[in-house]
Amino acid sequence: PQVFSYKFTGELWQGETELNTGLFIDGKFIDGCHGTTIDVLNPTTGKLITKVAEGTAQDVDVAVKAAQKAFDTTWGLNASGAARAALLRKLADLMDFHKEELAAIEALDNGKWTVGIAALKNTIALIYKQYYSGWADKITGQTLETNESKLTYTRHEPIGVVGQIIPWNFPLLLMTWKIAPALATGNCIILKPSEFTPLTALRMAALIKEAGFPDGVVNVIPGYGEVAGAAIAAHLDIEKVAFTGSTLVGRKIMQAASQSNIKGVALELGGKSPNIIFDDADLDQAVAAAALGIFWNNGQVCAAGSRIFVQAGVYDEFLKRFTARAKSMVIGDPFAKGVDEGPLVSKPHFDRVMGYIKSGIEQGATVHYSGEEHSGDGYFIKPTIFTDTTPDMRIVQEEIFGPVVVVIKFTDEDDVIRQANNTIYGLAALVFSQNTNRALDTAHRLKAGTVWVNCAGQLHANVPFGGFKQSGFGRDLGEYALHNYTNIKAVQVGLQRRK
Ligand code: TXE
Repeated sequence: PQVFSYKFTGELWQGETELNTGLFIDGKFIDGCHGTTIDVLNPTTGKLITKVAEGTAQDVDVAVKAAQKAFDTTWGLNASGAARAALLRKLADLMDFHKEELAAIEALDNGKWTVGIAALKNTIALIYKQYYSGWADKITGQTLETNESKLTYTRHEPIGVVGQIIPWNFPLLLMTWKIAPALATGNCIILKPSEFTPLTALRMAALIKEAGFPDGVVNVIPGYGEVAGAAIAAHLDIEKVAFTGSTLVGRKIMQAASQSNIKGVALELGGKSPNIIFDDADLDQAVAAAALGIFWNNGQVCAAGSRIFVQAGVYDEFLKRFTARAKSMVIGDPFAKGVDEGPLVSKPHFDRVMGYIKSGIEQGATVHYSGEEHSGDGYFIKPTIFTDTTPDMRIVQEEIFGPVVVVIKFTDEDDVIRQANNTIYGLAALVFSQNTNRALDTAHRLKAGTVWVNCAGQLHANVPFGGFKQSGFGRDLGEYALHNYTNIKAVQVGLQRRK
């Protein structure tokens, strides 16, 4: 395997990184069985950054064997909760120490605004330091009352070897969300990062080793979805697969799970989240939150507030202020000072988002602002606002996953809730109103796994995140995420009663 060295010279961060580009299996970086590689491109320039080893079905198999061995010897029921907690804390310390470097690798690979990712560093550290490391020695079952001649209790046991397949929009954050609860509960992991953004996962693999996790507990296999991803979903000795990505691929994963070994599945899929702004909203707050809701990370966010419904009384004023905000956003090199947003992640994704903009125009919507790409070699698109849409348009129904939003005027409250719920998705929703009854009544009537009321995009280690409807099932974060990674065993003991 190769070692990749890079010197960052941007305005926001100068420093160096060195990372191994092999597959991380059984505590070692190795070449893939087939010796093939994946080109990793810089979305800011379109140029090659490096190549990483490509994992195939055979490599997944090797990793599963290593993970099973670790589960049976050094991990699973063989490592105490306190020992697991200590390792998670050590990993958090290392992440904290290398946070700028991790953020910079992420920006290089994904185009993410460096300052934005730096803001996530606290969340990442918290997840390990205070949250999931805190749970690791508190995974307990219940004692159940049945009758006096029986002792009955449950144990929450680790599942064994679990697969985790993650996308490219938040490579580091989502890796953290997935591995932390799985490790806290004692599972061994086969993690496949996206073929578009494998670099932070490889750097993390080295930190996991440095932290002292036993070999085979975490295995990182960069690879293509239809190859390594499909092999994970269909593997007979992987007992659970957790996936974040498109609904299309989520369907394939469920199919593979059902046709192989009935493995458990947790899916966090797409969204088309409504943002409802009532005429009694604090408009400054609503405008700022709406912009954050759709333009943060270039709209490459599963919970992006991509359909903004504004009540007639404040529609014109909202649109004026919101458009001014979109126009003021600075797009460019994510390492340059003063830049709000970098490029989209890849050329195929850029083409996909531009295709949606074209479809909106063809189906008769009005481009209120921009609809354009931004100059440069990379995959830049300017914020885009559509008005005059109809409910059946593709830009109103489908997840675009870019800085593209529709703004829709409404008058009637029941009607807006019906429209808000009128997609196949149910991941998140936003509501802005100063009237508590109205805000909470709306929040309760929306079919979504998260509702942000008078705020946007808040994520917290303690708070579960996941979807209704075709946005998936199972939850990341919070105590709920632990449920993805334990089997419940009931033990019933017959007792001899003393006469
Ligand atoms: O996602 P994919 P893509 C949505 C978003 C985006 C669209 C397409 O709308 O525009 O999906 O993005 C792996 N078996 N989201 O194509 O394909 C793949 O290698 C097993 C929403 O990049 O779902 C990667 O690791 N795995 C979303 C992961 O699945 C397979 C985040 C996600 O890729 C596979 C990303 C297969 N057959 C995209 N095919 C969110 N919920 O945040 C692919 N993969």
